[in-house]
Amino acid sequence: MSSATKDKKLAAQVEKIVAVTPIHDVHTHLYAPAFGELLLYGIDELLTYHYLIAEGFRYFDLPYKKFWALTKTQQADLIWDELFIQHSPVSESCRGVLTTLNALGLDVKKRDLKGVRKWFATQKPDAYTTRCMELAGVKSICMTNSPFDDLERPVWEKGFSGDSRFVTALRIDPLLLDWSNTAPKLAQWGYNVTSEISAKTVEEVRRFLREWSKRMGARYVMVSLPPDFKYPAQTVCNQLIEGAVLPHCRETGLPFALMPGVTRAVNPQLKLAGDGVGLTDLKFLTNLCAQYPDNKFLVTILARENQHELCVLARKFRNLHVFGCWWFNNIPLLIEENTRMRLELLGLSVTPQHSDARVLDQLIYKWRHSREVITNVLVDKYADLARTGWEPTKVEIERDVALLFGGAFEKFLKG
Ligand code: HDL
Ligand code: ZN
Repeated sequence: MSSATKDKKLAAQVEKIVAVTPIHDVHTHLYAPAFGELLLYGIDELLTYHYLIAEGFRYFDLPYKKFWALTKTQQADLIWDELFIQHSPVSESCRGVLTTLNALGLDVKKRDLKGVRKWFATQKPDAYTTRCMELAGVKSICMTNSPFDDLERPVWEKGFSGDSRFVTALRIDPLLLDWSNTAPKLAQWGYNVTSEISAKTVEEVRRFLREWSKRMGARYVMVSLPPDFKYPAQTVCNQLIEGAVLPHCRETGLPFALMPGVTRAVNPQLKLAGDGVGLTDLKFLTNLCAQYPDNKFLVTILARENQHELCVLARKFRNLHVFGCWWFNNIPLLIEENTRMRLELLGLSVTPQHSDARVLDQLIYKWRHSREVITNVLVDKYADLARTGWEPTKVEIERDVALLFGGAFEKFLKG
């Protein structure tokens, strides 16, 4: 058989395996149907995803306030007209909406938003959740769960019948990044804390972390960090990390997930769409990984320019696991660049992608688009191996892809 034919056969095999290997989506903003209105889905949610709002405002000349005063349907109409009808929907977020509609069997050629809306009105949350997960090839969804979310907290306090497809992560940004406003809330919830970080306060923050990790069954503890985050440094954030979060994670075996590089509200008038990106000095991560070898750190980073150094750090510290092409990295160009770099520097000890989906139906496009890119990279990597005479077997490729699609992450959680 010629090498060209062999390559074609191998490529087809890799493509098939990637297509059918189910995915653990390790970071999303989705909710199980039991969370009611917190679970977002349907065309108006897809069109008013904050990525599209940011892109829409590049054309809108209406004042921000006027846009926010519109109903969600009116906002969606505006975005549809501007980003799909007046301009071809070539951006990743626009194309994603069409990928999803097409996968659901809707004919986007008609450009019939009214008809699409009518179809979505017939979808029921539970059955539709199953349908979206099947079309996306996703077998489990990790939520972002926050005791500080006034809509979410009551659901946990009341209790609900769990859905094994949805797992949890304890998100603690307000605790670490906004202590002055968070301390009074903890006190109100019965934690004996004060604004100054005394030994008692640290002990009570640990109790808060312990109780909420247990209540939620959290698989990791997560925080996003500004680009100028430093460790060590004499800050409240670092006192809470050192005194409460890291000991809690060691005691429970939970990884601490860090997402550095986000500058919140660079344009506050865009609300959720107003956050930006900044270059992070990763010295902090070297210090944390070196100083706390018994803690596990999950990291995804926002600046493209930080990605290579993060990979090199992961080569130095086995308690560091790199995951995802986060937010502004979640475009084919950077998914390809990141995945190639990671496989070439870290082999299979990495989790190339998470969806970060906020709207259930996004799972379909986020994973179809990512699978396409990851397939292309893997085809190249296995072809490189084949050229050395090392012919990867079907079982080996299936094992490898399962690792990349959540298996390595699971091993890291249990490690
Ligand atoms: O902080 C985060 O988890 C980010 O993912 C933000 O939620 C951001 O708004 C987002 O959705 N990015 O994809
Ligand atoms: Zn996120």
